Order: sequence, then structure tokens, then C-alpha cells
Amino acid sequence: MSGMLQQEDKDQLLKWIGGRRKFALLYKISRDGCSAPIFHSKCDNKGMTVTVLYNNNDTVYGGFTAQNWTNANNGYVLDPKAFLFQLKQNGNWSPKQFLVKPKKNADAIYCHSKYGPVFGNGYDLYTFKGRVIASNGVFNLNGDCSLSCTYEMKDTDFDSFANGNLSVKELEVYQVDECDMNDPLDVPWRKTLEFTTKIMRELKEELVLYTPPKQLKIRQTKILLIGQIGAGKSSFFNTVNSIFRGYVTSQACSGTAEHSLTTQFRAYQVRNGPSGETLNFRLCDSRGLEDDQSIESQEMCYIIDGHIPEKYTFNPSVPLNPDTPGFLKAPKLKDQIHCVAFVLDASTVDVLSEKMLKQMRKLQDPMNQRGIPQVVLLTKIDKVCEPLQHDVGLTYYVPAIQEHVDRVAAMIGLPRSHVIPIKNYESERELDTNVNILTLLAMQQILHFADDFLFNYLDDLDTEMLGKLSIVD
Ligand SMILES: Nc1nc2c(ncn2[C@@H]2O[C@H](COP(=O)(O)OP(=O)(O)O)[C@@H](O)[C@H]2O)c(=O)[nH]1
Ligand SMILES: [Mg+2]
Repeated sequence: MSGMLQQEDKDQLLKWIGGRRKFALLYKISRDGCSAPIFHSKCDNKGMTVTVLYNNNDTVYGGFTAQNWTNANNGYVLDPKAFLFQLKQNGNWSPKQFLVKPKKNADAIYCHSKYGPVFGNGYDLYTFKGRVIASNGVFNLNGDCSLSCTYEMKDTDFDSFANGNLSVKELEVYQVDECDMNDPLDVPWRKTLEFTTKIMRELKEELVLYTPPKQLKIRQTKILLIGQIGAGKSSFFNTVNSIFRGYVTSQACSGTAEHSLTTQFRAYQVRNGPSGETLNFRLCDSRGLEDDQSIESQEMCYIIDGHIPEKYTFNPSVPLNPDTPGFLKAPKLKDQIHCVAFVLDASTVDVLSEKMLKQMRKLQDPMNQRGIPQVVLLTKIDKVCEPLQHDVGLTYYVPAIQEHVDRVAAMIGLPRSHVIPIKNYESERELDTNVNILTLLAMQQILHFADDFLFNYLDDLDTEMLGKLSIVD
């Protein structure tokens, strides 16, 4: 059963309390009974709490304390942060905060086993003692409300604070706990589309209709996946492929192995389930990077320039060279790589070796020279953040992921917007809309970047043509 406190109430209370915090309902008299022992059993030693009363006139008021409630009968407790508040008055939004008087803050709350929540000495807001039985859904609380003893009420009296009575339909106590990095934010840290089946269908359709810029007369855009062994390169292809096939497939071998399972260069095709037609992009799965078995710069140049033959088997001791059988001597635009995706395991970025980082940065040189756009696919976000195991739709709401994205962007030297968090299919048997959307968004962004590269190429061609024309002139 959830509490009656609305989001706007919580937002207002948090403005007063400060910090990023969440509310957890501890006690609710209509559910738990209005009794001091029950209140103490549920609310003692929970840190910051807010006590909220709802009366029949639709006035909502209460008190906040940063101190523990206890039943040790210690009496008054010092709390300079305590305050009374009103959120609604006769149904109207009327947020008011009444601070504890600095000279009286030693009496901010009163803890006693026989009493419910009590604020102030006098008492400013004393809710109930012993046990109160409801009559027709109303609790006529047996406390007292002698305002202005300990709290600064300005012009607010009992009438305007609580309609001059302590009859309530509800009293709730919430714990106000600090949020951790895994608690989703209310607004996303990166603007994103809504995760709905409609959006998923639209994104899918967009990719089905995707073609590289027509003037270039190439059918497919080529994307290269690079990263450490086990980072999730093959799984990423499998995930994309699964979405279009309509069920979870594992065409590319994936798994953890000491050495790279993928030793062949494969430019995978993605087929659209219903028609079986290939889509207009290819995902190239290369050999996994290892600490002591890197891909040499020269070999990387051959790969991105399109000299590498399909199904070429990598041999770390003999790098690809012009004498390799099948080596494409004069590759065309269609053979080249148009966007590179570095695949990084989010759950191990903390322990990424300096050696590996250096390797990746070195591989970026030839890409930068050629103006090839680069992104990072940050995989396994479900391993970084527990809530994402159940719902990856929260990805753009979880600060822990934002933190990882920022860190990786700085490590690889790319803008943050080029780091894309994803979750691959690994043990699932069924497709999941949110996993699909995250993957489709990644593919959409990659293809936009690839198109930027291709349009630049087109611009250069046009300039060249103009240059030739002007010579003729
Ligand atoms: N939990 C989780 N596991 C993943 C994810 N992506 C890949 N894996 C697992 O990580 C392991 C290595 O993946 P693989 O695709 O073979 O990595 P590759 O060496 O880069 O091709 C496999 O066991 C995958 O099931 C992911 O997003 N989440
Ligand atoms: Mg692989």
C-alpha cells in the first residue's frame, strides 16, 4: 500500500530538506493502527523522517526531524534542522515552512514510548498518546497543538495550520533516506525517447528503411566493432540481429574465453525477419583486444581502409599485409569502415589496464586522421546497476550509468554524447522492448555518425569536381 504523499509534496519537502533523497513509507495509521507502541516499532531509529497529517478539510501538515525517534523515554531531542510545515490548506496548495527557533532547538522533538510523534516543548504539534480508535474513518487525535512554543509560526495559528482541530483521516510517517547512485532520477540525465512499443516499432522501421547517402551509390554502411575480449562485441551483433529476426539468436559465437573466440574478421549481415532481406548496414566483428596481443596500427589502417578480406583469420604473429591472400589492393568506399564502435564492458572500466587504454588510444590515431566517427558502446550496464536488471528503460535515469558514461568519455577522449550505454541479450530467451529500444537507439546514432562521414566524403568529392571544372574553365 502506498502513501498519500504526492510527488509535488515530496518535491516541496525536498526543497526544504535539501539533497537528493527518497521517501519510504514507514507508518500509516489507517493500515497499522494509531498506537504509540506500533509507531515506535515502525519508526524508531530510522534517521530523518517526515510526519504528515491529512485532515477532513483537505489540509495537509506535519513535521520533519533529522533525528531518530526512539522509545528510550529520553524526552526532548536537539535538532536544529527540524521544522513544521503545511502543504495544503483546505485543498489549496499552500507550502509553508516553520523553522525551529534557534534558541529552542534542544526541544525540537519529544521521544517517549507512550507518545506518537511530538514536535516542540509545549507542545507545538503533539499528535497522540497511547492508542486512538477510528470512528467512521476519522481519528480524533488526543494530542495538542499549542503552536509557537518551539517553532517560529509567524502569523500562522492553529486555525490556519490545521483548521483548529486534530481530527485526521490519515497520519503517515516517511523515512527520508539519501539516494544512492542506483536510484533513478525523476528526469533523465540524457534526453531520450519514451520507451514504448510504438517507439520501438518506429525505430525498427527507421533502420529497415535506412540507406547510405544515395549519391555515393554504396549499398551498405560498414561499422567496425573493436574492444577487449569478452566486452560484448559478438553479443551486440547478436542483439541487433535478434531484434530484426524477431527472436533471440546467437549467430555470432559469444562467450568468455581466455583468448579471443572471434579470430575471424566477419562483416555480419542483419536480416529483416519478415522479408529475410539484408539491411543496409553491416557490423564487422574483429579480433578481441588483449593486453599483450594488440592490433598494430598498420593492421588497423588496412582494416578501416577496407583491405581486409572477409573471413580473414587473424594471426597475431603475422599481421595482415599486402601479401596476405585475398588482401584487397584497391578497396572502394563500400569496402571501407564508416564508423567505429569501441565496445567496453561497463562493469570492468574501473579495472581497465593502462596498457589497454593506450592500445585503444593508439588505434584512434588512424581513425582520427581519416575523420572516421567513433562511439563507445558501453555494455553490461545491468551488471553495474541492479535496478537495470529488471528494467533497462531506467538507463537514462540512473546516475551510476551517467557517471560511467562521463568517466569513459574522458578516458577515451570522446564527447559524452558518443558514449552509448547498452545491454545485450545474454541469457534471455525472449525479446524485451526496452533492451530493443536501447539497442536500436545505439544503432540509430551510429548510422547518423556514419552518414556524417559519408556526407563529408561526398562534400570532398564535390569540391574535387569543382576544382577540376575550374581548371577546365
Ligand atoms: N550481463 C551481461 N552480459 C553480457 C552483455 N553483453 C555480453 N555479455 C556476456 O559477456 C560475455 C562475452 O560476450 P561476447 O559477446 O562473446 O564478447 P566479445 O568477446 O566482445 O565478442 C558473454 O558471456 C555474454 O553473454 C550484457 O550487456 N550484459
Ligand atoms: Mg566475439
